[in-house]
Amino acid sequence: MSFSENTVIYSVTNGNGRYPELAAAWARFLDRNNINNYIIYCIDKKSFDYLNERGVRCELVTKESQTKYKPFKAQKLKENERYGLIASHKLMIAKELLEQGKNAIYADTDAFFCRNPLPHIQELLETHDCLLSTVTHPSAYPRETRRKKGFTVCGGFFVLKASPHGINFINTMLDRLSNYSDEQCCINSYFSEYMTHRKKKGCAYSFLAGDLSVNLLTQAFVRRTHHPTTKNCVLHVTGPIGKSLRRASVVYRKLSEGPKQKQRRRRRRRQMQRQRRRQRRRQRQEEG
Ligand SMILES: [Mn+2]
Repeated sequence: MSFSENTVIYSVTNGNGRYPELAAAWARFLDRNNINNYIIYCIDKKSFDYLNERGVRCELVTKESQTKYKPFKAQKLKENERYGLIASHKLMIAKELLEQGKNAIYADTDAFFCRNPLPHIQELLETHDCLLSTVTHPSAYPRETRRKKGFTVCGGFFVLKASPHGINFINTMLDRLSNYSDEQCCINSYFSEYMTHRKKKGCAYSFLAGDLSVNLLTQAFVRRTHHPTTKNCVLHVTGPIGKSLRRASVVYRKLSEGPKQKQRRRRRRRQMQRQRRRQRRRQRQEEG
């Protein structure tokens, strides 16, 4: 079987607010790259109906499988109503996929695929069990980890190999989840003792966490930012859903434009800059 047949890219959504809309936008990026091995897991009927009606590849997480994992549900999950149970479901579903022998690539619905990540991931999984994205901006949380390591591990994009080590790791995470306010705190506290400090922006390196071989992905590969840039493979935007949706459409448009449109956009931007400069000059002359 080929790597992509053995691998699932997935996200998780609920029907709160504009989450289903964001999930549909997320899927559009994958379609654009002709990636077929993805699925959106819906944790309620509302989000499932929304996506299903629009022909987006999705699956409803059944009540049985939700109750099956009740013991793992984080009792102390932050009472963030919007995000709700997405945090625990991303880990539960990873476990199910790994146990089916599938490598799991998890991405938040605000982590958009500008390019096909599979070739790079396939290469890294030859020597690693776990690939983690990082947060390097000054408000990265948990704060203790950022202070000690210079960055934090992000719960919004990770890859797990269908290896015994990968399965062990996800079981450990699910066992511990109830001790933490969310999955990002849980993951960071687990890796904290194994990671070394890196101040450099790219902060890509490999390390062993017990038996688990881990690679930290570069910010060039998975970028955590509020800039709607198209340079990275995965763009994980920050901020509220409305803003994420706007950034998604800007980036999507940029990715889809031809050379002529690009030229026109650049020309227009330069014109605007000139105009603004002229305005400022005039202002200064009037003042002085
Ligand atoms: Mn996110």
